[in-house]
Amino acid sequence: MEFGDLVTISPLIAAVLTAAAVLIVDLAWPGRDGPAIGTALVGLAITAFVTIQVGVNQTGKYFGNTQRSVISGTVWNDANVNAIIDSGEAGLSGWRVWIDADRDGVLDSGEKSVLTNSLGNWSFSDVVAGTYQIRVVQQAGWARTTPPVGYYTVTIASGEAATNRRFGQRRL
Ligand SMILES: [Ca+2]
Ligand SMILES: [Ca+2]
Repeated sequence: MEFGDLVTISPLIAAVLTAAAVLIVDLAWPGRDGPAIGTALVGLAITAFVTIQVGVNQTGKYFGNTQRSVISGTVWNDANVNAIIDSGEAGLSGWRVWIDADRDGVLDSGEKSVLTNSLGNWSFSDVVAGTYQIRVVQQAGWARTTPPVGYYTVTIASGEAATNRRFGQRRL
């Protein structure tokens, strides 16, 4: 299998899930209450036929009664370039923030993304416990002021909220 391949697997070959894989289509999960599409499958006991996409993130392991977690933050105009949200510095709407599942710095097909709202706020409200790399799509005419490395690495437990991940931008 190669990156991006869609593959239907059965319990008989569940060992394949030691490789990175993410659920794309829930074909026959018992009771249809299996993990959500997009769930990383590594560590999951497979009990039915499912379709997976190969090569997508190994984090965010799913377990039966896992509660969803929240990761949120802001993209804002850091006008004075000090990496702090100061009085009078406004949020930036319409910026795309994404979970870089394969950590390659590229927004790939199948990676979850959201747009900031009118206040510059963004939120992923349906993630499972795991470690995630959060990035923002850089727009023309702007440069990042924070975070210094360009992304946040967030490790989150079941049902937790990781907030205030702030992406600072300045006009060029
Ligand atoms: Ca500032
Ligand atoms: Ca990526």
